[in-house]
Amino acid sequence: MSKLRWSAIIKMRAYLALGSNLGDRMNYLREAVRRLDDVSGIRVLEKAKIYETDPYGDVPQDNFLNSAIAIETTLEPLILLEKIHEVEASLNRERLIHWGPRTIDIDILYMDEIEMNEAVLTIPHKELTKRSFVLIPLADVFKKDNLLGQPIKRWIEKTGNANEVRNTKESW
Ligand code: PH2
Ligand code: MG
Ligand code: MG
Repeated sequence: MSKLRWSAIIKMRAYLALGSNLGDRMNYLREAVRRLDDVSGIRVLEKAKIYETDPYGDVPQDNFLNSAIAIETTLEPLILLEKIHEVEASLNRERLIHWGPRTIDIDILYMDEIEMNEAVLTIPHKELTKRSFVLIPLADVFKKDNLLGQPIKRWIEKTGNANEVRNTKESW
Protein backbone atom coordinates (compact mmCIF):
# COMPACT_ATOMS: atom_id res chain seq x y z
CA MET A 1 0.00 0.00 0.00
CA SER A 2 1.25 3.41 -0.91
CA LYS A 3 1.59 5.93 1.87
CA LEU A 4 0.58 8.71 -0.46
CA ARG A 5 -2.65 10.37 0.55
CA TRP A 6 -4.82 12.71 -1.39
CA SER A 7 -6.07 15.60 0.63
CA ALA A 8 -7.91 18.32 -1.16
CA ILE A 9 -9.86 21.35 -0.16
CA ILE A 10 -12.78 21.89 -2.43
CA LYS A 11 -13.56 25.52 -3.00
CA MET A 12 -17.00 26.29 -4.30
CA ARG A 13 -18.44 29.48 -5.64
CA ALA A 14 -21.78 30.40 -4.15
CA TYR A 15 -24.20 33.28 -4.56
CA LEU A 16 -26.05 34.82 -1.63
CA ALA A 17 -28.96 37.26 -1.55
CA LEU A 18 -29.03 40.01 1.06
CA GLY A 19 -32.07 41.95 2.20
CA SER A 20 -32.97 44.39 4.95
CA ASN A 21 -36.08 46.48 5.68
CA LEU A 22 -35.74 47.32 9.35
CA GLY A 23 -33.55 49.89 11.11
CA ASP A 24 -30.34 51.16 9.49
CA ARG A 25 -30.69 48.97 6.42
CA MET A 26 -27.39 49.88 4.78
CA ASN A 27 -25.46 49.27 7.97
CA TYR A 28 -27.02 45.81 8.30
CA LEU A 29 -26.01 44.94 4.74
CA ARG A 30 -22.44 46.16 5.26
CA GLU A 31 -22.08 44.34 8.58
CA ALA A 32 -23.50 41.15 7.11
CA VAL A 33 -20.88 41.14 4.36
CA ARG A 34 -18.09 41.94 6.79
CA ARG A 35 -19.15 39.20 9.21
CA LEU A 36 -19.56 36.64 6.44
CA ASP A 37 -16.07 37.45 5.18
CA ASP A 38 -14.76 36.96 8.74
CA VAL A 39 -16.05 33.38 8.85
CA SER A 40 -13.26 30.90 8.32
CA GLY A 41 -14.03 29.12 5.04
CA ILE A 42 -15.90 32.02 3.45
CA ARG A 43 -14.31 34.67 1.26
CA VAL A 44 -16.41 37.42 -0.30
CA LEU A 45 -15.44 37.79 -3.94
CA GLU A 46 -17.86 40.34 -5.38
CA LYS A 47 -20.67 42.58 -4.30
CA ALA A 48 -23.65 43.61 -6.39
CA LYS A 49 -25.08 47.11 -6.47
CA ILE A 50 -27.64 48.03 -3.84
CA TYR A 51 -31.27 48.27 -4.86
CA GLU A 52 -34.39 49.67 -3.25
CA THR A 53 -37.25 47.26 -3.75
CA ASP A 54 -40.98 47.14 -3.11
CA PRO A 55 -41.96 44.47 -0.59
CA TYR A 56 -42.83 41.25 -2.36
CA GLY A 57 -45.49 38.92 -0.98
CA ASP A 58 -48.62 39.34 1.12
CA VAL A 59 -47.15 40.98 4.23
CA PRO A 60 -47.52 44.80 4.13
CA GLN A 61 -44.13 46.18 5.15
CA ASP A 62 -41.49 48.79 4.36
CA ASN A 63 -39.31 48.79 1.28
CA PHE A 64 -36.20 46.64 1.27
CA LEU A 65 -32.63 47.27 0.35
CA ASN A 66 -31.54 44.20 -1.58
CA SER A 67 -28.19 43.11 -2.92
CA ALA A 68 -26.22 39.95 -3.62
CA ILE A 69 -22.68 38.67 -3.23
CA ALA A 70 -20.52 36.00 -4.78
CA ILE A 71 -18.44 34.06 -2.28
CA GLU A 72 -15.86 31.35 -2.40
CA THR A 73 -16.35 28.75 0.28
CA THR A 74 -14.86 25.51 1.52
CA LEU A 75 -17.91 24.85 3.69
CA GLU A 76 -20.47 22.28 2.72
CA PRO A 77 -23.94 23.73 2.17
CA LEU A 78 -25.52 22.85 5.54
CA ILE A 79 -22.51 24.21 7.43
CA LEU A 80 -22.60 27.33 5.29
CA LEU A 81 -26.28 27.72 6.22
CA GLU A 82 -25.40 27.37 9.90
CA LYS A 83 -22.79 30.11 9.62
CA ILE A 84 -25.27 32.33 7.79
CA HIS A 85 -27.80 31.85 10.57
CA GLU A 86 -25.16 32.82 13.13
CA VAL A 87 -24.41 36.02 11.23
CA GLU A 88 -28.14 36.80 10.96
CA ALA A 89 -28.62 36.18 14.69
CA SER A 90 -25.64 38.42 15.51
CA LEU A 91 -27.42 41.21 13.60
CA ASN A 92 -30.59 41.12 15.66
CA ARG A 93 -32.51 39.00 13.22
CA GLU A 94 -35.71 37.82 14.83
CA ARG A 95 -38.04 35.30 13.27
CA LEU A 96 -41.39 36.66 14.36
CA ILE A 97 -43.55 36.94 11.27
CA HIS A 98 -42.96 34.54 8.40
CA TRP A 99 -41.87 36.71 5.47
CA GLY A 100 -42.16 39.76 7.76
CA PRO A 101 -39.80 42.71 8.34
CA ARG A 102 -36.20 41.83 9.11
CA THR A 103 -32.94 43.58 9.95
CA ILE A 104 -31.12 41.13 7.73
CA ASP A 105 -31.96 38.16 5.55
CA ILE A 106 -29.22 36.14 3.90
CA ASP A 107 -30.31 33.42 1.49
CA ILE A 108 -28.23 30.90 -0.43
CA LEU A 109 -29.34 31.28 -4.03
CA TYR A 110 -27.11 29.06 -6.04
CA MET A 111 -23.90 27.06 -5.74
CA ASP A 112 -21.94 25.82 -8.70
CA GLU A 113 -22.68 22.14 -9.34
CA ILE A 114 -24.84 21.71 -6.24
CA GLU A 115 -28.40 20.50 -6.20
CA MET A 116 -29.94 19.65 -2.88
CA ASN A 117 -33.37 19.31 -1.45
CA GLU A 118 -33.42 19.07 2.32
CA ALA A 119 -36.15 20.27 4.65
CA VAL A 120 -33.97 23.19 5.77
CA LEU A 121 -32.23 23.99 2.52
CA THR A 122 -32.96 23.77 -1.18
CA ILE A 123 -30.28 24.71 -3.71
CA PRO A 124 -30.89 26.32 -6.15
CA HIS A 125 -33.26 28.47 -4.08
CA LYS A 126 -36.87 27.51 -4.80
CA GLU A 127 -38.00 30.99 -5.78
CA LEU A 128 -34.80 32.05 -7.47
CA THR A 129 -36.20 32.61 -10.96
CA LYS A 130 -39.44 34.28 -9.83
CA ARG A 131 -38.18 37.33 -7.98
CA SER A 132 -36.65 40.33 -9.64
CA PHE A 133 -35.36 41.62 -6.27
CA VAL A 134 -33.12 38.54 -6.24
CA LEU A 135 -32.34 38.21 -9.95
CA ILE A 136 -31.36 41.81 -10.67
CA PRO A 137 -28.65 41.95 -7.96
CA LEU A 138 -27.55 38.42 -8.83
CA ALA A 139 -26.97 39.49 -12.43
CA ASP A 140 -24.31 41.96 -11.20
CA VAL A 141 -22.12 39.18 -9.80
CA PHE A 142 -23.07 36.09 -11.81
CA LYS A 143 -20.43 35.47 -14.42
CA LYS A 144 -21.82 32.58 -16.44
CA ASP A 145 -23.98 33.04 -19.54
CA ASN A 146 -26.85 30.96 -18.28
CA LEU A 147 -28.63 30.44 -15.01
CA LEU A 148 -30.67 27.22 -15.00
CA GLY A 149 -30.71 27.08 -18.78
CA GLN A 150 -31.42 30.70 -19.64
CA PRO A 151 -29.67 34.07 -19.48
CA ILE A 152 -30.61 35.89 -16.24
CA LYS A 153 -31.96 38.72 -18.39
CA ARG A 154 -34.61 36.39 -19.77
CA TRP A 155 -35.63 35.31 -16.27
CA ILE A 156 -35.87 38.95 -15.24
CA GLU A 157 -38.12 39.77 -18.17
CA LYS A 158 -40.35 36.84 -17.28
CA THR A 159 -40.92 38.02 -13.70
CA GLY A 160 -42.81 41.02 -15.05
CA ASN A 161 -41.92 43.00 -11.91
CA ALA A 162 -38.47 44.38 -12.64
CA ASN A 163 -39.94 47.88 -12.17
CA GLU A 164 -40.22 47.10 -8.42
CA VAL A 165 -36.42 47.12 -8.20
CA ARG A 166 -34.75 50.52 -8.38
CA ASN A 167 -31.14 51.71 -8.41
CA THR A 168 -29.89 53.63 -5.39
CA LYS A 169 -26.93 55.89 -4.72
CA GLU A 170 -25.87 53.65 -1.84
CA SER A 171 -22.39 52.20 -1.99
CA TRP A 172 -20.55 49.61 0.02
N1 PH2 B 1 -37.84 39.05 1.37
C1 PH2 B 1 -38.90 38.37 1.78
C2 PH2 B 1 -40.26 38.77 1.48
N2 PH2 B 1 -40.37 39.87 0.59
N3 PH2 B 1 -39.45 41.61 -0.67
C3 PH2 B 1 -38.38 42.28 -1.12
N4 PH2 B 1 -38.55 43.33 -1.93
N5 PH2 B 1 -37.09 41.94 -0.75
C4 PH2 B 1 -36.87 40.87 0.08
O1 PH2 B 1 -35.69 40.57 0.39
C5 PH2 B 1 -37.98 40.13 0.55
C6 PH2 B 1 -39.28 40.55 0.16
C7 PH2 B 1 -38.71 37.15 2.57
O2 PH2 B 1 -37.44 36.66 2.56
MG1 MG C 1 -35.49 35.58 1.90
MG1 MG D 1 -33.87 33.72 4.62
